[in-house]
Amino acid sequence: MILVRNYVNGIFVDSKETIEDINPATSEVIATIPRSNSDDVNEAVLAADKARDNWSSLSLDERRKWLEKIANALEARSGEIAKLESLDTGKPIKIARAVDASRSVANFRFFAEFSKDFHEQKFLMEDATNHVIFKPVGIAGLITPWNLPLYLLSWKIAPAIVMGNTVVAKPSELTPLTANLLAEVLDEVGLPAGVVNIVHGFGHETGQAIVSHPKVNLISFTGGTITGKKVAETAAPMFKKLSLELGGKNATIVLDDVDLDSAIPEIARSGFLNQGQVCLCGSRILVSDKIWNDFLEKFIGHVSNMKVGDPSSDDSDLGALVSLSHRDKVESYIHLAEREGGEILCGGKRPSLESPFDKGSFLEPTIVSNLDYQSRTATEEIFGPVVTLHKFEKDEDAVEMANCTDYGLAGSVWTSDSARGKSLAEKIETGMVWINTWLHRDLRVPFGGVKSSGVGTEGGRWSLSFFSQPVNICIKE
Ligand code: TXE
Repeated sequence: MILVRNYVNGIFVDSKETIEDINPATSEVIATIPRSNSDDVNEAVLAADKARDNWSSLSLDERRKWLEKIANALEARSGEIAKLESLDTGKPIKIARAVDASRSVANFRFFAEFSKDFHEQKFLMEDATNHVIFKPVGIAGLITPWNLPLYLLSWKIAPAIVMGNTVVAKPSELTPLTANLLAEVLDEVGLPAGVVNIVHGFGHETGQAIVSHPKVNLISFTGGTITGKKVAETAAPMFKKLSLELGGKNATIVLDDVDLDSAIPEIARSGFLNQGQVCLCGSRILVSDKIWNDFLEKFIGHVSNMKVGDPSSDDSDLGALVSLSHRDKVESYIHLAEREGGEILCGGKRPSLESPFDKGSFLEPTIVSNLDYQSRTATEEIFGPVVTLHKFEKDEDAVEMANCTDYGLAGSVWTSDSARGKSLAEKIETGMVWINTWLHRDLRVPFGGVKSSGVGTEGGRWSLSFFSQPVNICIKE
């Protein structure tokens, strides 16, 4: 049993009340975490406030060195990160290793290196020079979800602190373990007290207390669209700097000239990675009518061979969903799909697993066909191992179908003609589109959605800009 505590002002502190943390693969309690209230959040904000002046007066180079130290210390614990992440989220250990552990280290290393070139800009006039300098914004409130816990937390903490801000972070109450490991790492490397404070607890209590705290100047939130709206309702009237990375219902467009044998494993990966619990997952697969039958046969063949089971086994392709209640939500969409006339081509059921996994929140990878592309199942975010298949005739039809949801995060196009793919990609209303690949990330490029998928852009210089305040100083010669 792990005892998670808050990390405030460089000290691990207990809270009056606690919340149980559950292993979703077995339903066993694995840890207790603080149920932080507004007083606990206030302590964290005071610590961040006290640390601000010293931290922001360090040079960028000095702060970059801290990021490198954190990256090295995290890397030394990569194996442990993967194990904890798999235990806490239910995801397969091989995904936790390849995606979560490695990217969390990479985030610190990337921003340490990339921020080197983010310095003052000069704009000359005939009789004056403008100096644009980048100041820290102040105290950053960072709120993160359960699907990629340390991956997303480090994606926010690294640019926030390198730009001179101090942080109050709240990880998801469902997956607190790697945030706790990060706190241990920050303590071990001796990051100055108060620069990063981590408080655990429920969203409507701890999260809300961070968002509404008058001393928190900036909010970066990743989570569901409904929660994002609540965060915006509180933060916007207080004129806080705000970034919201929200949900998605991303289209995977398969054109008639695709090389199916190489595309199918990647299309399946995009539908089912992390049990479909990635905001970028391609959960609506739009397939040209010319290759429909061939696609169906090969895709169903591939997906029905995916192995669901013990997350700690290297053989498992899918583990457990994050919680029993989340599985209920996903299953309710499978029932909805049936009511909407959908045909379940594969999956749709709980797998029969031996003890202790018979108590876990597992679900088979599920393919649904025959649904109207505008149906609820095909347009609402399910966030689980469920994809819907839709047939289209012309490329323009695929674009119309891709754009018919409220979301606008990502998409992918599969074709042997990349020029045709690019011209189609330009018409898709999302923040990013991959062609013949998926989740192929270069950390320098913009990351963010349009429509209900969010406000603001992260990644590379967009993250550094968000976590800083540009100030122009105009000097007349
Ligand atoms: O996430 P929440 P939930 C989607 C997915 C999922 C749905 C709901 O469709 O089914 O969202 O998931 C904190 N003020 N995504 O309810 O509530 C919360 O404690 C401040 C997509 O589990 O959005 C957690 O730390 N904070 C997504 C974080 O917000 C609040 C990833 C996210 O939780 C709060 C996860 C409040 N009032 C779910 N209420 C993605 N874009 O990747 C909650 N929180």
